Amino acid sequence: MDREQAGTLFKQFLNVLPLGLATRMHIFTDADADGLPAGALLLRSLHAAGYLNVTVETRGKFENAWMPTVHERLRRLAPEALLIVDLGARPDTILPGVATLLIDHHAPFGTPPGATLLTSYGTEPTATSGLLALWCAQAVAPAVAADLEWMAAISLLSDLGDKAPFAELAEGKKRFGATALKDLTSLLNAPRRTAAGDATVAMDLLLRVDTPKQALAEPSAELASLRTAKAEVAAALAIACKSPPRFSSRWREELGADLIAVRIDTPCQVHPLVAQIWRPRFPKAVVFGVNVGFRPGYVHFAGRAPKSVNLVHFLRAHTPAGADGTFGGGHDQASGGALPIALWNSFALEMGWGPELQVGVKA
Ligand SMILES: [Mn+2]
Repeated sequence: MDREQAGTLFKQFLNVLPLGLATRMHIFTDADADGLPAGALLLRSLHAAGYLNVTVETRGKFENAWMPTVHERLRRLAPEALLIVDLGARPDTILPGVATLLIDHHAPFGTPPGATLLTSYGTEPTATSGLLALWCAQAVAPAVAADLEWMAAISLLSDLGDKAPFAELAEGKKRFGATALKDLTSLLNAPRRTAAGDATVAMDLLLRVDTPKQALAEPSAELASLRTAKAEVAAALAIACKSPPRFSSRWREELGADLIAVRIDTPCQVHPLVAQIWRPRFPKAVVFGVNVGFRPGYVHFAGRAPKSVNLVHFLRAHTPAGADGTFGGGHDQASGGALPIALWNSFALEMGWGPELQVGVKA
């Protein structure tokens, strides 16, 4: 998937919408600093291209695009077209009869019947959703896309880091300043990690401003709220980082790596950060942040693996019966899942972790 293919696929999707520019279109996107700029780029370029009935929303805490509660909410908006962005790809229908385009870069489970999947998965280097959205924007509103190219740079910084091998990142840093882009990325990523997990304010900011400098300019209600969110997450992470790592060598032969779990207990989504923080200490092992306090009744975990390990394959091969469709999603070296407590406990035993990873049911 390259720029040209993405643009062509996007235009094809738009061109067959029966109501054309009048189509009521809704964008449902991930709440991180990849999904946010992707959603903002799509909305702003579609508006510029004359599609005036376009709305955008970020997913809430625990939400994905395949939950009945989410479908109900989306249905009330009565969209005639849906863009599902940075939220993975699964074979199940989202809204029956509604033209659907998925824009994504995660390892797909399948494509909903009748939907179009625009994915960079399988292409190296793998473009982020924000970069795919920029390529789509360039195809329908090149002037707006040129002005907002920095949003794709933010998505690259957020998902792939400072060394992401895409010209759009180098270009973005040159035009808009590496520090401003980094600061903004970190602020945009904060709200979805808080206990409330609502990133609406981050999207509002991206819909309002035209440059990173403007986004960081005071006074700003959105910015104040992002700063508060960042402080909440930092405090939760500081506590989580005190938890010790627990080891299992049970799958060493199959995986070529040991499994390390760090158990934490916080309503904040810091388990992926905990895994990332411990990774350099154990570069040859798979490290999981295991959060028993994120969602009542559930254990959420996020793993980071060395290049030699395909964590998606491993987790999909060991998916417990009864797990939901998110288990083993993500990327080959960054995957995880969520399990009800009883299922987690048997999964943790199978992984070879000891009693420290067994979770009691809270009364
Ligand atoms: Mn992403």
